[in-house]
Amino acid sequence: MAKKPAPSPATDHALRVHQPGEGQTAPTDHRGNGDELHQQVGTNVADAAAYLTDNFGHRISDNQNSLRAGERGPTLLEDFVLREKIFHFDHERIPERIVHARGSGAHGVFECTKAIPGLTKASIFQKTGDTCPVFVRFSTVAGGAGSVDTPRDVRGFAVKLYTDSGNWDLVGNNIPVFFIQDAMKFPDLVHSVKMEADRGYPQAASAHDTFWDFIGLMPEAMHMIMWAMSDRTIPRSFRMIEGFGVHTFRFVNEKGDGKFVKFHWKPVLGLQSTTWDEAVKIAGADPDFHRRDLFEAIDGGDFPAWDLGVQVFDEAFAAKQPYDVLDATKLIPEEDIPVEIVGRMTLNRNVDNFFAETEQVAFLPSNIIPGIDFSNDPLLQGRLFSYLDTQKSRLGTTNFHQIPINAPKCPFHNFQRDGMMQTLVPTGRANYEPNSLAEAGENGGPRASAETGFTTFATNDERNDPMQKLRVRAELFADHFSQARLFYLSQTENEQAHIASALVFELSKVTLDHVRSRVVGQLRNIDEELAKRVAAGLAIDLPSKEKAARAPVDLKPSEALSIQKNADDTMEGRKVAILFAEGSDKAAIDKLKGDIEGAGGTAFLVAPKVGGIKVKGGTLKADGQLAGSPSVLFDAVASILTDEQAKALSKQGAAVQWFMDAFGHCKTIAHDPATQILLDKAGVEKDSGVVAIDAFAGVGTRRHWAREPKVRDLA
Ligand code: HDE
Repeated sequence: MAKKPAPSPATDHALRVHQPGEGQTAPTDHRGNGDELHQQVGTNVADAAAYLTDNFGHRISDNQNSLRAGERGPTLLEDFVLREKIFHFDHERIPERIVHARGSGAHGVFECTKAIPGLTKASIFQKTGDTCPVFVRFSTVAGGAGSVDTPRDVRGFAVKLYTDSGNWDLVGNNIPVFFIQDAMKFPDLVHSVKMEADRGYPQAASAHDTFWDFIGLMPEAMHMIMWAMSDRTIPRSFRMIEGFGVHTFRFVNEKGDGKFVKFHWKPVLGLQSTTWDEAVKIAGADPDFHRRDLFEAIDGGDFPAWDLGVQVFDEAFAAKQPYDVLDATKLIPEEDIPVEIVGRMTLNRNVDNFFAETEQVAFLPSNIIPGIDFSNDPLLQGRLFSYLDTQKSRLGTTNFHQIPINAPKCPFHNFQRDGMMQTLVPTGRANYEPNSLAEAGENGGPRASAETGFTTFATNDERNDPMQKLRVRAELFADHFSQARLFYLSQTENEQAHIASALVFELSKVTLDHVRSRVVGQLRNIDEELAKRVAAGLAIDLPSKEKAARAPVDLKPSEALSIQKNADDTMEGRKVAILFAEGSDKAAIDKLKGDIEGAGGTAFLVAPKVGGIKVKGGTLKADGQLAGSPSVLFDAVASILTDEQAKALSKQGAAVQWFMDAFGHCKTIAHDPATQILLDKAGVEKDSGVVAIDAFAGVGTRRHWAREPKVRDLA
């Protein structure tokens, strides 16, 4: 027998640390009431006294040894502690950013130092002294996440301002212009600068063939190249770089007046760069030079700060310049439009967890707030698509906004639901809008606000913008009823009855009275008779007519809109069941089958039993057993029986129901005289669709709608 293994020192240690009663306070038990549980959600922060658990809250007794079959045996599959731990570890990495993969982030605060309500209604610029939290991520562009901090490269300067009117992401660089003018060229630019496709190098360096090949063929890049080859791309510290929004944006004030604006971040410590030789040596001496510099400065209370400046100008100025203000390869000289300082950003807190915050932060140039708007800069317009798209790929879910670093710090409510990694638990039925659930005392959810909601500035370039950006529908879109009426009036009487009955059925399931009435009130705009029929079917008073945005006009009914008027009187593609039983006449069955198949249909033999059944003239196998082949599966039914079998079947529910349903569903029933007893039992009355076997070919599989009022009450 194997000896009981002695605990390893590590196990011993782990046990001792987590054993209450050894001079420690007992850990908080997380399995309290529901409220406590909710508070625990999302907090994987273990204080020293907490028990170690797996991700589902199970306490772990040994975090050092996997579960083995015997002391020296193989590891067991049932070791859920080991499997969860390794499973989670295996998936710790997420795709790195395709550009700007290496970055460093920090928290801070933005303060408005000069209110500019005349220029913008953006909440953060309304009152001097107002503040909001920010998160900034500085980055290099070309290198991978593990590359060095000091290559010659543009630096990303991405700021997320958590304002009280939502997140505003100013995702800029430390250079005021860009390589290309149109988003269409971005993948080419990035491919050319990244490691060459065949050899996988150089890493984090633009000094190679493909980059310069591309640049040589892209004269629009030359301005940026001047900046990129200047000392701007070898900065001394993130704390000593400028930041630029690059694109021209829009300021919009309360009155709706718009001005163009460019954003600048000016470092309080001033600009400083290294020499190239220094940068190269630093890469070897301390690959984390900038990351360390930022972290240590903040850690030591030496908080870096930047002033936010704006260059504001109008169309008249823009029209007079020898360059286009929508062209991201151009800047506006500060001598022409001075930079006015309106705020200060101070970075005062390092991240607690690099992955959770710096790696998972998702910047979106499309995150703007009322008072700020986009321009038609084609580079910016492309970015508005790209960043949202990239986050789905990096963070894996449309719910990336729920990750704490990305979530706004003001409330957010909408009707978006579900999706991978949903962490919110919305309550109630209102997951759509418009709704009138509030009229029934339920929570109807949030509503759009024309006054306070974001509105797009209509014309972003009066010179070249014949199209206004509007959230409107063209006038004729307001006619909601003319074609609904056309459709209804184009149906046969029977089809109209189906529509009325379907509405009665659906609305009878509705428990909210006001919802029912409103729908019937809408029907009055389509056809008064229809509304009356539905109201009568529901036994409610005819409600008042709902207001129509535009009165319907009478259109000429169209035959093409009716199913019944277009039903093809053919057997092709249709399926006919032939019921037979012991003793049935095989010759008659064969003949009928032949007729059906000759006309392009399928004959399906149904009998009480499926194996070989003795019939007159041989043995016959059925394709389906009667109870398992109800008549609803076929377009028409036929039956060839003996008197004796018909009598026996008339006592069987499945057989009676077979005919009852076929009749009720207005199908052709072709039968021999023996079947009459079954038909009588099923309440099948003679009509143009209930015919003798030899008349079947002439009648076929069309439905006999004239029968319908006899079998059910339609609205
Ligand atoms: Fe970016 N850029 N970009 N970019 N960019 C990304 O988004 C893109 C451009 C900038 O710290 C990606 O989340 C396109 C200009 C920064 O997380 C991606 C175009 C400027 C960062 C993307 C541009 C920038 C990014 C990669 C051409 C300066 C890092 C990961 C239309 C104004 C943000 C991600 C951070 C990151 C696309 C051009 C700055 C792929 C398509 C111009 C600072 O979505």
